[in-house]
Order: sequence, then C-alpha cells, then structure tokens
Amino acid sequence: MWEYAPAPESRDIANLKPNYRMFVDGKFVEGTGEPLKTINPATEEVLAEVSTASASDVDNAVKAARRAYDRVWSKMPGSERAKYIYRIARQIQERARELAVLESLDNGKPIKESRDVDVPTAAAHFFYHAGWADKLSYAGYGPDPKPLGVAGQVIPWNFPLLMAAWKIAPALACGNTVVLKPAETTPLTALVLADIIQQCDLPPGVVNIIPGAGDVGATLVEHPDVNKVAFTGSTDVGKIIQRQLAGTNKKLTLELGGKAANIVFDDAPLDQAVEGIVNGIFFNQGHVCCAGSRLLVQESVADELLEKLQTRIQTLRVGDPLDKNTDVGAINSGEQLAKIKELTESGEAEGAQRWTSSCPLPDKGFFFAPTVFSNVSQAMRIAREEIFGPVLSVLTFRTPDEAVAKANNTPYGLSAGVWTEKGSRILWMAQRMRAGVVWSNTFNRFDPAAPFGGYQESGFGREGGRTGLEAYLDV
Ligand code: TXE
Repeated sequence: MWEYAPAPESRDIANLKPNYRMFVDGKFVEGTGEPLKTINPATEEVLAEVSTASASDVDNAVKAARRAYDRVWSKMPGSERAKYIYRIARQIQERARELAVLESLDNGKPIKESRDVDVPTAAAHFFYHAGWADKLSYAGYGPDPKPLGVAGQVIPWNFPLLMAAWKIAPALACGNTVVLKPAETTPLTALVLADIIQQCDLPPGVVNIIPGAGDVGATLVEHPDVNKVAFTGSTDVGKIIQRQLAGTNKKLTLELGGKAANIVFDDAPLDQAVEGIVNGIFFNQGHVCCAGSRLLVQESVADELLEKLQTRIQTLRVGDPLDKNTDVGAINSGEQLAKIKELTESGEAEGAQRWTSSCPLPDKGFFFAPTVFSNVSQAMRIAREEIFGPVLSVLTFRTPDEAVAKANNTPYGLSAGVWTEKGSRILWMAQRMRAGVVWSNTFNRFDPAAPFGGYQESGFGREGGRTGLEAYLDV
C-alpha cells in the first residue's frame, strides 16, 4: 500500500505509522476523501498515507465542533479550560522528540530548528494561552467576553505544528471550538497533536483535525455553521477566501505573504548583523512569511558586508534534515522548488548578479543552495515577489529616508529588521515602516505574548498577545 524506508531509528523516534486517520468528534476515523501520500522532501520517499475529508466529513466535523461548543466548551469556566490547555502544553513537551523528528521528516526543516524552535514555541503558545483562559475579564474587553463559536482554521506547510498551535491555543482559551485543516504536504504533526488532545481527554468535538487539499479548506471556510475563519497561507488564497466570505458575518483573520526588508546602517555591528541576515533568510530554508528576504544595506558598508556575508554563508551545511549539524534542510515540495528556480532565473534574466554557495547538495530530494543576488533594483521580480526560499536580494541606500522608502516599496508589510547602534534611529525607523513587527538588532524572534500580523497584502488581524485574543472573542 505504501513504500517507505527511512532509517529505522528515526521511524522509531517519530513513532511514524504507515497510515494516519483524521480526528473528528474525539475519535480517529477514516475520511471518505481520496487518501493522500505525504512524502519526505529530503528523500522523495513516501512517509505515510493520510485520510482526507470529503465535503460530508467537513460537515460532520463542523457539527461535532458545534455540539461541543453548545453543550460543553462555551459553558465551561475558563479555569477549567485552562487545565486542558496546560495539559496539551505539557504533553507537547513530553513528546518533543517525536514531534521534532516527525516535523523534520515531513517538512524537511533541520532537526535543530524543529527541536529548538518549532516544538518549544508550540508548547509555549499553549502555556501562554492557558494563562489567559481564566483571565479574559481582565483582557480589556469588558467582563466575561463571549467566544465566537466554531472556528474554521486553515494552515500552511512551513511551520505545521507551530501554526496549529498558533491557531488552536487562542481559540480554545477564549471558549471556541475548532475544525483545523493542515496543509496537504505536512499533515503529520497536526495528527500527533490530535493524539495529544485525545490523550488529554478534551471533550469530543472541541478540536477536530481534517487533512486534505485546498478544496477541503474551501469547503470548511464556507460552511454556514463556521463563525470564525483563520487562514495562514498565500496572498492569492487569502484573497479568494476574502471574496468567498464577503456578505457573510464570519469574522476573518488572514496571515499571508511577505517581502521583509532587513536594513543595515553603517554604524551597525556588522558581524552581528551577518548572523541576523543569515538567520533572517536561511532559517527554515526561507519558507517563512516574515523572512528577511530583502537586505537593504547602507552604501558605505555594502561591499564589506557582502563579503562577510558570503564567507559566512559558505559555512552553512545543506542536507539531511535529521542531521543535527544541518543548517539548511530540504525545500518542502517539488512545486516550491520549481517556484524558487523560476524566480531566481528571472533575477539573472533581469540583470541581477547571482552568487551561490558552493556547498554540496544531496543527490536525492528537493534542495536549493543558499543564493544571494546583488545589484538588485526595486523593479525586479526578486525584489518584489515572495520567493519563499533560501534566496536573498541585496539593495543599497544612502539615507534613512531612502531606506524607509525602499522598505515600504512592497505590496506586503509583515515584518522588518533594523541594525544600528542608535536607539533613536530604531524608533524613527519603526514608526515609519509599514510592517506588523519590526525587529532591531535581531531577526525572527517569536514570543506568544507579542502580537504578529501584517499590513496590506500580508493580511489583517493579529495572532498572539492580548491583541490576538480579539480574533476569537466577540469584543
Ligand atoms: O499556499 P496555499 P501554497 C506563499 C509562498 C508560497 C506560496 C504558495 O510564497 O510559495 O504561498 O504556497 C490551503 N480555500 N505562502 O500553494 O495554496 C492549502 O491546502 C481554503 C506563504 O502551499 O495558500 C493549505 O492548507 N484553503 C505562507 C493552505 O491553504 C485553501 C505560507 C496554504 O496553501 C485553498 C504558505 C482555498 N481555496 C505559502 N487553497 C505564509 N503566510 O507563511 C489552498 N488552501
């Protein structure tokens, strides 16, 4: 039925099964959609077969969520909900190794990232929101604010477990129930999370997890009994959903693409900046909506910085995601690899100068060597479009005003970085940039207490922090 042969030890740690069922009304059940095969992008081998939801399965999941909402979850005191959410957080910690290995197998990200970032941050998200569950009266929205009902949530493949945590934790804390659809290329850790939720004895129907492709997502978001839709993914699909929901009274939050500027001034500590630039664009192979994909460097230090950067990038190891020394893992899918190749070819055709790390790449699997483009102009596609891969476009500027103008010259607006020793300049820049988060002298820092979200085509609504609760409460 399936062909699968990873190293036995990784299969054991990941507790990998040959097939996975979907989670509806507290039980694992066979979906009636066409099963999907999820592959290991580092080997192109099939990892597991996964049940998918048909339209009637989506309906059953929403009905289960509605029953759980009406009968149990919305009536339960916040202090009781908090206990369940804490349990989930603890279980994620208990099963951290299994989750990290499975995430790296299914997604292709380096194990040191799934181990040190994805899994602990997912647990932190549940801990943080458990803390809110019994304190919603103090969130500033009046005493005892009401939940919205059933949340339909659709997530992408770049942070499969973490995105599930970002979506589920605040929804549960506020008293909503959930139907979540993971991405078709990375459904496995969400299904382990379903197992955790079952082990934690959450009332049946409070969380339902239904794998499938985009059509399942579309059926879910337009289901008439869904009250709130939360989507993270491409701007194109975000716009489709926005149109689909026009005229309904569903509450919607969208977290979409980005083309962040990482801005380095001439007074910045350059070696530290190099680390931040590398982390900004090569973390998770650049499959990050807030990736620092445009480096804006002040002209007087541009040559020096570029040289330091190339030297550092040469040391990055690309390869087996399960090797703890790997810095850059596999591209999540053949389609994504083709998109990255097409955009980098456009960069060369439009006259940018391409530099590629000479690190060896594995023979099999979807890999792409870290790449830097210099002599990039703002009109080029590589400066405007989200590549979502390990590709950095370098532009220069002379004055802070020019830096702000170039940083804001994008249809997106999710994040930005500023590297300078001058505190006043950090604040000056942060006030002028249209970006949901501005990091200074660091990049890609995530904290459940900090609201995250975008301007313009990066979407709307915030996730995390007190502000993030608004998305799941009738304020
Ligand atoms: O995204 P999709 P894809 C960007 C990134 C990437 C590009 C394409 O630039 O290269 O998008 O990626 C579900 N109704 N981002 O094609 O299609 C789908 O099944 C409801 C940035 O993978 O948006 C999956 O679960 N749902 C982004 C999820 O949407 C639908 C992360 C995302 O898939 C649907 C991912 C529909 N009509 C990609 N069609 C970020 N913000 O981080 C698809 N889906």
